[in-house]
Amino acid sequence: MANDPQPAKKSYFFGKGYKDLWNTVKGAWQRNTESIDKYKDNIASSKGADTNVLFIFKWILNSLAIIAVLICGSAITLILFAINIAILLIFMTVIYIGFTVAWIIDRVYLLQKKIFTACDECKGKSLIPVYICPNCEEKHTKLTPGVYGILNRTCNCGEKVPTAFFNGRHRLTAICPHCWSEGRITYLNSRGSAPICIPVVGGRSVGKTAFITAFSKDFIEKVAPAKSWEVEFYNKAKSGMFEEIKNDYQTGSTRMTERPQDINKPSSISFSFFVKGNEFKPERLVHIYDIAGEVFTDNSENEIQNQYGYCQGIALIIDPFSIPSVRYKFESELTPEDIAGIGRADINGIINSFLNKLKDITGLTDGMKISVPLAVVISKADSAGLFNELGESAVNTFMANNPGKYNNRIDVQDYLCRKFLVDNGMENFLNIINLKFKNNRFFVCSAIGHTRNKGAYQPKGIMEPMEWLFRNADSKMATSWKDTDFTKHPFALKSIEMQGD
Ligand SMILES: Nc1nc2c(ncn2[C@@H]2O[C@H](COP(=O)(O)OP(=O)(O)O)[C@@H](O)[C@H]2O)c(=O)[nH]1
Ligand SMILES: [Mg+2]
Ligand SMILES: [Zn+2]
Ligand SMILES: [Zn+2]
Repeated sequence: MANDPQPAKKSYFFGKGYKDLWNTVKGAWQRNTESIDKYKDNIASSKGADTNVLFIFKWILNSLAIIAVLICGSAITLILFAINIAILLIFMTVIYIGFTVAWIIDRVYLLQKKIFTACDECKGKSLIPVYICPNCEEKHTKLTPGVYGILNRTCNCGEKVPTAFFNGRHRLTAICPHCWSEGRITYLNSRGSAPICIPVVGGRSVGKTAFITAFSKDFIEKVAPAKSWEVEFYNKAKSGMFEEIKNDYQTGSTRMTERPQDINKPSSISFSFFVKGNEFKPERLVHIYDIAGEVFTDNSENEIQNQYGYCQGIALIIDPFSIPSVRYKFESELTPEDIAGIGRADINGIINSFLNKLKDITGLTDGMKISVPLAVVISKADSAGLFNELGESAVNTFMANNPGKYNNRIDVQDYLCRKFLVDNGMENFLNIINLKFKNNRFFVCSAIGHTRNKGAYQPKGIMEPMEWLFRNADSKMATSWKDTDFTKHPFALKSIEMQGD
């Protein structure tokens, strides 16, 4: 607990108290030696000056006095020392218990409410970021209850700063400790929120940015208002991003996800916003991560993608037309723009490189399953009428032909997607997903709803995977976001037979 030297005044009983104790003891001894010296002087001045009898008398008298000082003085010093140290130890113990209790309450609160900070630059996670003194801007690296104070500490500048969550610490300006240790200042505006982190991953041009664009716009402008949730952007940069998102949504385009050449810039970019509502205490901070596909597949990220270690859900987007047999079957029905936009990266290659990344970051071993929910989303289903095979009408047909087999539409869709992949030679991919991800579900979507640049987005099937991920990520989301009927036992899906229906 708080052992690093901090730019603050230590509690009296842990710092100056001991100096004072030492001074008291030293002072008492000094007085004793002074008295002894005085008696010695008496003897010395008597020698030669007084008669022999008087000298012997004074010698005895002063020697007795010296012995008395040695005995009584030591005793008094010892008693003084004992009382002093007892008082110090009592207060020290009381304060120690005090800050330990406060420290535990603070920690338990943070962990129980799932409060932490996720830096949008370096992707580093921290429970207690570096807090900045509002008066002198000094950086407090371990602002927790401790020897510098239980509920507050006094900064070297004299400013009182809170040391615990329940005392308002989260309202101080905070910076990322990881960035700071590398000499950068990244402000964290998390304000004691509970983050919901969802990376959207996949190869190049599979439709990740389109997916995020459709989700963000519809979530912020449709889903949240319908549920009386208030949305606030994390910072100015993110609110600027939303302007771009709205513009792309309006025109039906997608931005090229920047692949920064500057190695100091992050390779994955989060779109981050708070969700506030009566049920969310503390407020939620949604981070949706977009990454340039080629960086993702080549493992050439500038920063370690630590969010894979603490995220609560992952959306893996796959472009069905990157599967050779699908492309072969449907190419004649695709528009030139759609053909130009096909993601070329091999899906098996992508999942393998993703698993290697997860291994590096989370220390996952070969036999281990990943417990983070994975939504596999087949994108661009508007193209070549893929929705006819996987969309609403296909679900209706399936349910009519197989009464009682599944009791909700989303399970049927999951089944149809898996079957589609197996039928198109992707069994290996499906096996890897089932083997590695304990909780996985398949979805189909079209983010733009049509070929790009042909009018505003008309998203289909975007919200279901995100709703599923959010509900898995957050127990309050699970109870207040209920637009889709998901099966209560997602694990049952693993037993879906792939042959014959
Ligand atoms: N028809 C259709 N094309 C899409 C859709 N989403 C993405 N695309 C196409 O795929 C290309 C790449 O999309 P983008 O979101 O930038 O992919 P990213 O590289 O994964 O971020 C776009 O230029 C579009 O041509 C969709 O929902 N429907
Ligand atoms: Mg992109
Ligand atoms: Zn200060
Ligand atoms: Zn950082």
